[in-house]
Amino acid sequence: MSVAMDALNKRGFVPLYYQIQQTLLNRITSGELKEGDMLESEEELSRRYLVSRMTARQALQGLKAKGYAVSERGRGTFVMKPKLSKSILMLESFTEEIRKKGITPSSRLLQQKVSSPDPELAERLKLSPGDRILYLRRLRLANEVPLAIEESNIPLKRFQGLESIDFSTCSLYETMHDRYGIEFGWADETIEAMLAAADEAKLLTIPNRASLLCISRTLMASDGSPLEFALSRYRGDRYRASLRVTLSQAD
Ligand code: 16G
Repeated sequence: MSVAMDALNKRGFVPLYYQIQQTLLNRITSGELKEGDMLESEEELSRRYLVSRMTARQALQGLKAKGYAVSERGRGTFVMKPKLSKSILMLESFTEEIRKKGITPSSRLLQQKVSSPDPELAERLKLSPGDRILYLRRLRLANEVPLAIEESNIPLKRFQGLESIDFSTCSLYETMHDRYGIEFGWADETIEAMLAAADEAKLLTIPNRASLLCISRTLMASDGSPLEFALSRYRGDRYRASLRVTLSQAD
């Protein structure tokens, strides 16, 4: 790296720690530093920029506070991308949601099979005895990084032939809408925290028992009939839920 790029303006009003922080941030957002890359230590930064260790520490702390870095004890400080905000009041598909953020979504199909629902699922999806469902389990990725594991249960009586579609490449909601002419209505959801089981942790490339943000969704068509019961388990280190809360209308 050139000396000029590393030089700080020591006479101006912008604090030195902030200048270092912004330099590092630019290197992260430009892609020069990638997620998982090790950042220079306090000591290295203080030598490079000729500042105190305290100033270097403040710069690293600023990056951590913004969600762009994480320290691992005994190993160092690493680049991290800030969590993706999931707007939980929007009824949208994983594909749409990720594309809107300018990222490329993809899926790895873990399981796709036709089966009989258990009584609880049959009730949720308002199924009659003998009705079958399509069970889909997919690893959902954004720019090739695993983000979530999603299990969907879809009534086949409403979607004949759905089982022969390749959901490693197709969007479920796009298929429902474009191919089956479904108009979406609303979804009932619950959100809860969970710990990743060993197989989930492996798929999501996170430590065992790391935290997950879990959303269960019952999706309804505009005529009120159930279309899907799904469980989405998002990586807690990459996802946060966001919503706008308004005052209740007093009548
Ligand atoms: C969203 C839905 C999930 C649905 C998926 C379809 C939530 C909590 N869940 O992730 O239920 O199966 O989208 O995505 O939003 P696709 O159309 O990209 O296959």
